[in-house]
Amino acid sequence: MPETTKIDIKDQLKKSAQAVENILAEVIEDYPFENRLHQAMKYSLLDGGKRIRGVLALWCCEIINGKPNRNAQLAAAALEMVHCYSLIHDDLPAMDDDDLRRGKPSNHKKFDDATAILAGDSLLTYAFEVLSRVKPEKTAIKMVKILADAAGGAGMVAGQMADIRSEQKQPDLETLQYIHTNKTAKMFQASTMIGAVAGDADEKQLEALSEFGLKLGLCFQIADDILDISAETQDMGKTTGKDVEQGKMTYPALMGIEKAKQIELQTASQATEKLDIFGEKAEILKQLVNLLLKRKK
Ligand code: GRG
Repeated sequence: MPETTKIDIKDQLKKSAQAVENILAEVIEDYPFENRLHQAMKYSLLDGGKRIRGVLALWCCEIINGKPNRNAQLAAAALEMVHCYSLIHDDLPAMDDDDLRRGKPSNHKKFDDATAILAGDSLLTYAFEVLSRVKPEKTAIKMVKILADAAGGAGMVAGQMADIRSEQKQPDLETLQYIHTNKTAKMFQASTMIGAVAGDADEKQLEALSEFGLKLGLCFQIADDILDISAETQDMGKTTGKDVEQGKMTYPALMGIEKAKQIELQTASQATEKLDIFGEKAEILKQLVNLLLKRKK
C-alpha cells in the first residue's frame, strides 16, 4: 500500500479483491464437501461480488501491521463466506424472493430451494472452520466471537428479522437505524475489527477501526437504499426497485432521496473522522469511503 496520498483506489481495490478471490478459491477446495453442495457453494461464492468485507479485513490488518498476514486472509475468506450465505438465503422465496444475484440466476433458481438452504448453511459453518485455522488459538477465538456476534441473532439475522417484520409499516427512524445497524453495518464492523485483531492492534486502534466499520456499514446501506431507487438492475446485478415494491423501511422511504443523500454524506464524514489517529496510513480507507459514495453497483 503506498504511503502517500497518491493512491489509485480503484486499482488497489481490484488487486485486493483478487487476493480475496484467490484465498476463497483455495479454501473452498480444501474440505470434503458433498458434491452437489460443493457445486452450489462454489456457484455463489466464486467469481462475484465486490469483496468489500474481505478487503476491509486485509486493509485494516495492513494499517496496523504493515502487511495483510495469513490470519487476515483466512478471516477475509470467513467474512465473505458468511456474507455469501446471507445473500443466498435472502434471495429465497420465503425471504426477498429474488431471481438474480451478482448478475446471474440466484442459487435456488440455478439449483433448488433445498440445495440453496443447505449451501448457505454449509458456507456459514465452514466459515468458522476456516477461522479455527487462525493462530494462535487465542486470536482465533477472538475472531470467532466477533464474527458470531455480528452475523447471528443479535446482529445480521436480527436485522433481517426486523427488516421482514417492518415491511408495509410506516417508517420510523429508530426501527430503520436498528435494521441498518444490524443487517449491514455490524458485518462491516466485524470486518474492520477482525482485520485489526489479525494485525494485533492495541485497544485504541481496535476501537477506532470498530467505530469506522460501523459508520461505513451504515453509509453503505444508505447508499444501497438510494441505489435501489436510482440504479439499473443491469448495473447492480440484482433486481432494483424492490424496496418500494415490498414496502421496505429505507432512508428514502422515511425522508426522501435528497435528505437520504445528506445523511449518507454526514455518515461518511463521521466514518472518516474515526481514522484520524492513523494519519496517512489510513488514506486508503478514506479513499474507499469516497469511492463507495460514488458507487453505481
Ligand atoms: C438471510 C440471515 C440473512 C441475512 C440477510 C445481508 C442480508 C441479510 C441480506 C442481503 C440483502 C441486502 C440488501 C442486504 C443489505 C446488505 C447489503 C447491501 C448486501 C449486499 O452487499 P454487497 O453490495 O454485495 O457488498 P456483493 O455482491 O458485492 O458482495
